Amino acid sequence: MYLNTKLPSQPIDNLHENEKLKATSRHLRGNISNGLDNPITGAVPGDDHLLMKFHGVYQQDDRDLRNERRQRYLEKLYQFMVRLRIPGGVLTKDQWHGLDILSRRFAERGIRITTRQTIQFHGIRKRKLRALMQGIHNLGLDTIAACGDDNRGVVCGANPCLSALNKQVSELAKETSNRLIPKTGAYSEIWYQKPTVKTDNEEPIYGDLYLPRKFKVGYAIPPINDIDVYGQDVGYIAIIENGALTGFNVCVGGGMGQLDARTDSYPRLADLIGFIEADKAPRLAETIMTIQRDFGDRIDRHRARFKYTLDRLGLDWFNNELTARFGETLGLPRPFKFEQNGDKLGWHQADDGLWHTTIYIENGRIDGALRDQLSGFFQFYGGRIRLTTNQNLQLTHIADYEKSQIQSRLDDLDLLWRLTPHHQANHLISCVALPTCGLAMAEAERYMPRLLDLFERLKARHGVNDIPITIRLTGCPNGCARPYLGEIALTGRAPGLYNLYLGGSFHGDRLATLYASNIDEETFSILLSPLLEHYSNERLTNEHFGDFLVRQNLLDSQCTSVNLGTPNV
Ligand code: SRM
Ligand code: SF4
Repeated sequence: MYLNTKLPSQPIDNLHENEKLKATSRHLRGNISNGLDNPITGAVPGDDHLLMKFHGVYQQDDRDLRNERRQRYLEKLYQFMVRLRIPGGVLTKDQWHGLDILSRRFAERGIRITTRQTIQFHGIRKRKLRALMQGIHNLGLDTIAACGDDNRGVVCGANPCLSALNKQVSELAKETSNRLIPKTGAYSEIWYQKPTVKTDNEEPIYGDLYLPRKFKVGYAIPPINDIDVYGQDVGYIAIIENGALTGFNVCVGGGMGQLDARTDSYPRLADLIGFIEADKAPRLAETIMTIQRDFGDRIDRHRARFKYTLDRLGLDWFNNELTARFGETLGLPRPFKFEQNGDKLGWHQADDGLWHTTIYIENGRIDGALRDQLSGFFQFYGGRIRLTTNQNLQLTHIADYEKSQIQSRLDDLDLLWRLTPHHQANHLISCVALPTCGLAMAEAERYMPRLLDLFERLKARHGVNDIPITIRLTGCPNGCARPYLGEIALTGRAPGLYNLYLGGSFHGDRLATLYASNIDEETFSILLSPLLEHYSNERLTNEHFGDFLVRQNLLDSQCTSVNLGTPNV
C-alpha cells in the first residue's frame, strides 16, 4: 500500500515498477554498495542503477563504441555520469580548483556546466566512483538528489546587475534545496562508507516512495528570465519594490519533457498563481511538492510530472489544496517585466558596487585547452564564481581595483573575447546528447558549433545578423535545453533529423509551435530563409523574431517530413 500519501490506497502491485523498487530499496540503499565492489562487470547489476540516480549518479555507456564492442562480444563500455548539487550555481574559487583537479583525475570530457547551473562529470569508471564522490565531499559539495524522483537542483537567476539581491535569493535557493533533499543515511553509507543509524522516520518528507517523478524549483530575478521560470514545476519570480526584495510571484506546473510517440505528453507553461513573502518561499515549495507527492500519477511514469497532476485535477482544486496545507492564501501576483532569457554579457557594476562578468562557454563544456586556460586564470583570480542556466561561468564580486588586472589576465589567456562573444552564441544552448545520453536520437552538443555557423550565415544573408534570436537544440524531445521556450528549436528524431519548433518568445513566456517534422539541415535552411527575409523587411522596431512570427501568423506547420528509416545510434 502507499506508505505516505493521501491518495486512495492502491496496492503497490498496481503501481509502476519503479515504485516497487523505491519501496523495497531501504531508502535508496538497494544493493548499490555490493554492485560497486563487483569486479566482473563495469555496470551496477540489477536495477540499482535506477536508485543511484537519487545519489546524482547515472549509469551510461559510450554510444560511439556500442557497435564495435558488440562485434567484439564485449559488454558495453559502461561508465557513469556524476551530477553535482550546487544550488544557485554558487561556487568558491577553491571549489572550482578542486573540481578541475577531480575532472582531470576521474572524468572524460572535462567539466560540463548544465542547463540547471551545476556541473556534470562524464565517463567515470565504476571502480573510481567512490573516490570521486569522496573528493566532491572534501570540497564541501555533494550530489544528492541531482537526479531521481526527488526535488532536483534548485536554480537561481544569475543577473549580474543585481548582486546583493542575487545573494539574498540564492540563499533562499540553497535553503530550499537543503530542505527538500532526501535525508536518507544511504548516501553517506554508500559513498563515504560511514555507517548511519536507520530510524523509522528516515525520510520525513518523502516517505518510502519518494516522488512519482522529478520535481524542479527555480528562482528568477527580473528582468532576466535566464532560468526559464515558466518551465519549472515551481517557479518564483523575485518582486523588487523600492530596491528591495519583497517576495516572489509563484508559478506552478511548468515542464518541457514530451514523447513524440504519445499525444498525451506535452510541454507546459507554468501558471502564475499568486505572491508569497520571501522568507516563506522554501516552505511553500515543500508544500507544493507534497501535493505532487500525494497526487502525482504513480502508475504511468510518462504522465507522472506535476504538470499532468495539475491538468488532471485542475488549478482550482490545486489552489484549494495548497491553501489547506499551507495554512494561508497567496497574495495577488505583482507587476514584473522580463526582457531576455540569455545571459547578460559584458562587465556590470552591480547594486553592491562590485563588478561581475560572464565567460561564455560553448555548450558548457570545459575541456582541453579551455580547461587549461581557465586553470591558469583561476590560480590568479580572487573573486567568486557563479554558474548560469545558460551553461556559462560568471566571475563575481570583483572590486574596482581588481577589474583591469582581471581584464588583462583574461586577455593574456585569450579568454577576453568570451565576455562578449557574437550576439547569437549567447542565445543558443544545446543539451549533451551523444555519445553519453542514453536517450539521444540525434546529435546536439557536438552538432551545435556547425548549427551556430549555419544560422549566423543565414542571418547575415538576410541582414539580421546583429539581432539575437534564441535557438535551442536537443538530441530528443525530452527538452533538456528547454527547447519549447526558444524562438527556434530543433529536437532530435533520428541521426541528422530534427523536429523544428518556432515562435517562442525572446524572454521565455510563450511556447514554440511545431513547424516541421523530421527535417535535415538543408531543409532547415530552406524553411528558415523566407521567414528571416520577411523578418528583415517587415519587423517593427525592436520586435523579436518569435513575436514577429506570431504577429504575422507565419506559424502554420509546414508538415515537412522525410522517411525516418531505422535510427542506428
Ligand atoms: Fe535532462 C533526462 C541531461 C536539464 C528534461 N537529462 C536526462 C538524462 C539524464 C538522460 C537519461 O535520463 O538517461 C540526460 C543525461 C545526458 C548526459 O549524458 O549528461 C539529461 N538534463 C540534462 C542536462 C545535463 C542537459 C544539459 O546539456 O545541460 C541538464 C542537467 C540539469 C541539471 O543540472 O540538473 C538537463 N532536463 C533538463 C531540463 C531543463 C531544466 O530543468 O531546466 C529539462 C526540461 C525541464 C523539465 O524537466 O521538464 C530536462 N531530462 C529531461 C527529461 C524529460 C522529463 C519529462 O518530464 O519527461 C528526461 C527524460 C526522463 O526524465 O525520463 C531527461
Ligand atoms: Fe539526452 Fe534528450 Fe536530454 Fe538531450 S534532451 S540530454 S538527448 S535526454
